[in-house]
Amino acid sequence: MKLHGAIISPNVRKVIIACMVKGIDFESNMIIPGPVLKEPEFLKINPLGQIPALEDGDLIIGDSNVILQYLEEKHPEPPLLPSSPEERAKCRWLAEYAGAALFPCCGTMFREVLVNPNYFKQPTNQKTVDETIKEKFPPVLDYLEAQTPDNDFLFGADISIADISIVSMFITARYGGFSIDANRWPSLAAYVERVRSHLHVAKCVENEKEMLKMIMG
Ligand SMILES: N[C@@H](CCC(=O)N[C@@H](CS)C(=O)NCC(=O)O)C(=O)O
Repeated sequence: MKLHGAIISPNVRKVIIACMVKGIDFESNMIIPGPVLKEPEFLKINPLGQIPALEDGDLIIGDSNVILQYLEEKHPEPPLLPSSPEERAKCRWLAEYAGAALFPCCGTMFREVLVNPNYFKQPTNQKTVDETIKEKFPPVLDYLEAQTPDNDFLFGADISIADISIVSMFITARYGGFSIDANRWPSLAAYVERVRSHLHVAKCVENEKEMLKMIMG
């Protein structure tokens, strides 16, 4: 199985953590987002020109949530979805929400504060950063604050695709200097720290240090 994408990308990280939890071996094709994703060779793998993409034998698919679903069906143990249909639906919804609402905020912080000035040698757009922190993040964090439990993970003692999807976005935001204000969003801030300290999440973050250094230059 080959996973295309940079380890430090939030949507790629979701797949890596899921593979680690399930003990799935994979080969990594470390592609950094940029013009290379729009070249014909990569568009043959994912015509959307995005990472992650997964190749498993003749199967080639994109989209982190689709990939996670495939891994769950192909390698059901340990499960990354809860057991009841209602909870499974909610779990998929929260993973979708993380991609649709949280990813744009977290990705902006990462790109503007870390990647642009350090890697691409372009100035940070401070207006975009301020707007993201003051206007874009708060309603998303309010919603997540109301979803997060006081203990364990979203669906009990075991980590799920929703937990992985949410924490992966916040790991990326932290690289961009963003941390959750624990006075305003106490439950969410504590929950994210709990998920970050999960064995495989912590290991994944540890494995990113080299690449982070490379980006910092
Ligand atoms: N819905 C997709 C989003 C994938 C995505 O936006 N990936 C980013 C990197 S984290 C990317 O490839 N960006 C480059 C681009 O969109 O041109 C998923 O969950 O995999």
